[in-house]
Amino acid sequence: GKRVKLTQIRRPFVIGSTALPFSDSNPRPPGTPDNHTHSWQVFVRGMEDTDITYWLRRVQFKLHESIPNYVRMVEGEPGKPFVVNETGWGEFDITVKLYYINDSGEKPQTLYHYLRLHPYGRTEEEKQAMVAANGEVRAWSYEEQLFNEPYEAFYQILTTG
Ligand code: SLL
Repeated sequence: GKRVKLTQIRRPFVIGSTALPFSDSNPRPPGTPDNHTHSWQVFVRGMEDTDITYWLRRVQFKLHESIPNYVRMVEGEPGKPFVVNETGWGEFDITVKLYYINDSGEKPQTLYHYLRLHPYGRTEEEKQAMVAANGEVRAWSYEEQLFNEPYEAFYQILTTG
């Protein structure tokens, strides 16, 4: 196939995590180790949950090595976010590898997301800005995927998908 010259296609997406301490309203799942303090999830999804599986095929999340099966491959399901749910006690860097659809001819790309369980910031205001009404600590980052001179077949998919 040929590449579409002098053309760049951008697609927004969100990579992030949410964490919630265990409490009466967020009980520990059965079998959770005693030292775990939070439930959390890490995700890759479209803006306002729009579908991104027409360009993103699967996502590999590499969690902390202390976690059973710490390498998690999540296959895309149309209209659904790529998500891993876990429990734990500590914060760490998650390696997030994006695999594009086969027609794209694009190599996988690696990103990093720092899992936050506790609000952080220089000021109380900055900390509070990370906490949602339900007490969830949110670390979300708005990203833009750039496809530079995509192959013609992929260009068609991106612009009609
Ligand atoms: C820290 N450098 O010391 C970090 C490591 C690792 C956290 C944090 C899960 C463990 C499990 C877990 O929370 N690991 O599933 O048993 O803060």
